[in-house]
Amino acid sequence: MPAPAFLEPWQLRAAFARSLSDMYGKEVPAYTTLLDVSHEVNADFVTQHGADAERLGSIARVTAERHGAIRVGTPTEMSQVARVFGAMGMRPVGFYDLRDASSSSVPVISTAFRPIERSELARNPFRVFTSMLVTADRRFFTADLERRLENFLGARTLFGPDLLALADRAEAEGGLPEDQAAEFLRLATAAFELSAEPVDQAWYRELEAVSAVAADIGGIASTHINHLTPRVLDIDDLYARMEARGITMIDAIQGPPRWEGPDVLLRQTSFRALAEPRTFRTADGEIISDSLRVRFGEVEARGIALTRAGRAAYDAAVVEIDEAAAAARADDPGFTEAQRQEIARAVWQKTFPTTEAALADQELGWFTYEVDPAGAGVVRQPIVYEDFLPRSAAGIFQSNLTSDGAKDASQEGTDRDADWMAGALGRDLNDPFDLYADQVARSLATAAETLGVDPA
Ligand code: OOG
Ligand code: NI
Repeated sequence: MPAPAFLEPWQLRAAFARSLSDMYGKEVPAYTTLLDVSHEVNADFVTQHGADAERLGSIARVTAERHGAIRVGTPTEMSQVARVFGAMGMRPVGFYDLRDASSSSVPVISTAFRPIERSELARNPFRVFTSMLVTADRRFFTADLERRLENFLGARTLFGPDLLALADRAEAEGGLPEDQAAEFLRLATAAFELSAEPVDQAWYRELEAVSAVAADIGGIASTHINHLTPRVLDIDDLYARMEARGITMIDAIQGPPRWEGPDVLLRQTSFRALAEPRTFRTADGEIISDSLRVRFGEVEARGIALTRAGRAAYDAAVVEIDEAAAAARADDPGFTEAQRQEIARAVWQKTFPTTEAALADQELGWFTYEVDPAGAGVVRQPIVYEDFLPRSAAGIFQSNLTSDGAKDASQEGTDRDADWMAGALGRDLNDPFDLYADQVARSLATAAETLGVDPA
């Protein structure tokens, strides 16, 4: 009898990404349209650009590539999510505080679970932006509301014992036999399905008045995938094609502008998903049907990862664009998004060089170096950005909310940082810059070894 097949973490990750995508396509039909259009855009881009189209990832990787977003309520839930993703070889990377990322602030802190090894990213780069409610933040929640939220969150179970036991086994043993893998994938997918359980109307509305994100996280007894994002090779083309199909996108592409130089970091855009039917339990115990609009569609294009210096230049450019746009808007109430893009492009032209070689020479972007087997010396390859941007993330959250909520600016926020997040996770939190630097160092060491020279 043949030995039963065994699924390694990357195979669990790839299968989970597919299973979640199938589930989400049934729940949110506009997502399927987005996938169709993304495939068209990518196929056309490859036809037009040939081998160059694959400099930042093979077309096989990009076609399967997704990121998801989920939101949980407590450190316990966060540590459980870490176990489920740990089974799939996804590690927590980066700390994002979205409570004061510009004017659009939401009461959450976040990390991203993703593979960290180059070979693992190439096999399947599935990543999940994972946010956690900060109930202790007095700018959003009074002490009384915090206590009731904590009671509500403490009484629910998002991830059952069977799922967690399988996750722990997969992590300890480096995978699962086929039958257990199937069960793990079924339970993990179900944990992120939209629940049909009636929502307590008074509780949901009370939280919504403070923050729509707080209601989405703490107003219901389950969690759900909030969005699933495909990657495209030309996001401007995708934006135009979606609008042509009658799907209204948010008015801007977040992140760097379109310009003539190399694409860096991440550009993202989104559209509001349709209202989804949900049942509510009213204060008199009556069950009524209504709808909620909390989920949406998002798409992204990924560019070259920036070094700390490159990132500082990016952050300064974002501030400069904001200030210039605010001044222009004050002079002209008819100021448009197209005009803002013009300003952004001008700032970009004086901030970043227009060639990859200069980006590498000025140490603004990350690149690996490999010895060319044909003997033509050392070849430089850009490293793709695998992470997120706090400013864009807050913008994506905010642009899809029904209301701004009410924030008490007279109160102090609660300190949360990367160490706090690591404690909540019960795991090391990886620094994205360290991961990119490590990748470069390893490529240099290998190249030096091949050439028989001292890497220094
Ligand atoms: C997460 C928003 C952030 C991104 O791509 O920056 C995000 C959320 O809405 O839960 O997904
Ligand atoms: Ni997203």
